[in-house]
Amino acid sequence: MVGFNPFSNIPGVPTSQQLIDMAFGRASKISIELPSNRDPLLMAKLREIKRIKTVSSIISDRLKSIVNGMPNINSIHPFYRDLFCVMFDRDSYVKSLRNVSWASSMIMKLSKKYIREIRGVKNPREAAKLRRAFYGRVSSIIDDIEEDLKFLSNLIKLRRLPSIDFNIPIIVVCGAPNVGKSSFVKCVSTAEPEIAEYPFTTKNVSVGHIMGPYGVRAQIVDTPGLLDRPLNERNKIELQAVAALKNLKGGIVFLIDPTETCGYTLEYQLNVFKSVREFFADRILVIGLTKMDLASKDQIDNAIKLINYDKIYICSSLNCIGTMEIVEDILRSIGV
Ligand SMILES: Nc1nc2c(ncn2[C@@H]2O[C@H](COP(=O)(O)OP(=O)(O)OP(=O)(O)O)[C@@H](O)[C@H]2O)c(=O)[nH]1
Ligand SMILES: [Mg+2]
Repeated sequence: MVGFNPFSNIPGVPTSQQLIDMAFGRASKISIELPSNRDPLLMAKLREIKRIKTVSSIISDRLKSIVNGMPNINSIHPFYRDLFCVMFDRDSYVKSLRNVSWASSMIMKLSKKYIREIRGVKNPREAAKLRRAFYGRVSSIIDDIEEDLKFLSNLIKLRRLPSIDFNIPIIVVCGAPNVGKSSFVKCVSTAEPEIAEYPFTTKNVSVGHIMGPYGVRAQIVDTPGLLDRPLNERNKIELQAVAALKNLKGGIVFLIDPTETCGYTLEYQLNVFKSVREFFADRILVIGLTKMDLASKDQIDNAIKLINYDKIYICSSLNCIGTMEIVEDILRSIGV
């Protein structure tokens, strides 16, 4: 199921110092295999040319593969674009890629120029001097893109974003902390859910897949730390992270724990519910009254009365009782 996240395979990015050390280190080990009686000037030219070619191709190829391995921010799905923009500055991304690409072609261009000049020198010392001059130019170009490389190296965090296929229905599971969201995902998933990360939450997001006869029928994602408290308590960046969830089209399961063993009162959970209902106003939403194995009849009746909603199921994410019925209801309602 990996591969839907456009950042899942982005390349690791070295620091400018690592890049320099790697290329210059390799070039310093170069030897020219020719009979020792050959012309020393020719030997020197060949050695310096080979060093330049080694440095330029190592650095230029690495930079090119970094640029080519990063997705075009304009063509990725808005869900991933929104998440990217919560975590990073979009203009800096575009600018960094442009600078790195410039550095790559500049180094190739310079290598051709210096190789041409070395071919025309009259003594070995001049050849070495030109090669050193080339190294100096390369170092200063790499210095120029130091910040860009640093910026791009931080993108590695994006590899762990959830992998979502937008051609398949998505069910989002919400509810206060500890109500059983991850357990619910596990209950209804055919295989072990994948564990992913989401910006500004310290908890893992689990992504499950519900298989049908023709492959994946639906995806189910939980949202720990996102839709688990009223939205008016959120700061701007958190709201942006929550807003990205709007791109997950499909149905919503909202879990309420009537036993309050999750650590949140029913009243608090209802406030979260109202907030989520408003946020996903146009979506199919089904409530799962969970922990039925623990709940008393009074707790259940009281919760149903207070919630006052037309689609409430009673379930347990511990025993996986009543969980699939909720999913089936949602899939039916969204026409799958
Ligand atoms: N008795 C009982 N315990 C449950 C039920 N569902 C979940 N739990 C327990 O409640 C605890 C929290 O469950 P999780 O599935 O991690 O809850 P969550 O909503 O994903 O929690 P966060 O990710 O922290 O928001 C775990 O110890 C579960 O075993 C249930 O239906 N009955
Ligand atoms: Mg969880």
